[in-house]
Amino acid sequence: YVVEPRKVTIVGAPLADGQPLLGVDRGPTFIRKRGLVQRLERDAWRVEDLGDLDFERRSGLGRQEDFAAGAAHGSTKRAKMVGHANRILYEVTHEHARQDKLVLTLGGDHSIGVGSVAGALKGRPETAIIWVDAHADINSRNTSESGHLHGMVLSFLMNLDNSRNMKGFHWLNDESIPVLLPTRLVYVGLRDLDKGEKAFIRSLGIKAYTMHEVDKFGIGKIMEMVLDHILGRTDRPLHLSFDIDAVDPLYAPSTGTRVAGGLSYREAYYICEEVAHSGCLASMDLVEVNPTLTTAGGDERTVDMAVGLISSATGNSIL
Ligand code: B3U
Ligand code: MN
Ligand code: MN
Repeated sequence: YVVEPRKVTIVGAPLADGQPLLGVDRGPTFIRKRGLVQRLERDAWRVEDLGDLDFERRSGLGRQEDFAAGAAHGSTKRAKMVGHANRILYEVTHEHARQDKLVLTLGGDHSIGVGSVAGALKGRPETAIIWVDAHADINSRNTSESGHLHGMVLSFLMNLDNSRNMKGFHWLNDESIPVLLPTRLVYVGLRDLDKGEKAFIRSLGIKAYTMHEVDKFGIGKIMEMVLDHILGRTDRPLHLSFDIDAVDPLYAPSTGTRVAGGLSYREAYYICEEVAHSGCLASMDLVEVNPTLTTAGGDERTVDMAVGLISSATGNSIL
């Protein structure tokens, strides 16, 4: 599978409403400031940067005071806002996927994956997803213990527990948006799952390479198994959804839900290098970069990691 030779569309998705901490909405700004566009151009990409989408921006730092109250659907927080923002993102990502471009979405919290993946699936229905994350993000409104939408992304894409009937998300009930099949998803880096999430993964038979398997097999073998599982001998478009919290907090501390015991610096890069090597990358998210959270030194490390991972996934090789 090949996207139109070396054309990439960058879209900023400055959304913080899928979780309680402000600052993650500034992720795209920080990532651009550390030279993303220049890096891609240096690697011979023709870059079209659409800037940040306009999602009725909230600004400031710290915890969102009115988080629990804001247009919730039952215990799910900010459903209307998150659904609305994702609809906008979906339309844009679909339009560019349809034109055969590589679509790069900069978060924002991971709830933006609803729109970016829905757009990818509509534009390229054969798309398979590699979800790199400490978390499984597959809660439904029934299983979520937090009510945070960044932990529920895959339940919308797979329509688990009728998620698509949630306030704000009705637009997903459109036959031209394929429902994500369990066989088209593979996880890497998991280490913090809720009870209901484990049940979904087991009952749906989703392939999951947790940190346990990364330890057991090594990242080289893991990526062989990942690509074999979702590609086999076929060439289909790949969507890489990379949550920076998959990386060990030693290397990527500026993120909202840090979990110890994550991917090493090289393991994270290796995943991206292998995705590039497959030649099938068609769309990518880089999410949960919140440079406002950490003390001295933290910002740059995490943001530089984000830029570096994107650069590797889009084909910048060491030699
Ligand atoms: N599984 C928990 C925690 C979580 C998910 N994603 C992040 N944290 N970043 C939840 O809230 O659903
Ligand atoms: Mn995530
Ligand atoms: Mn996560």
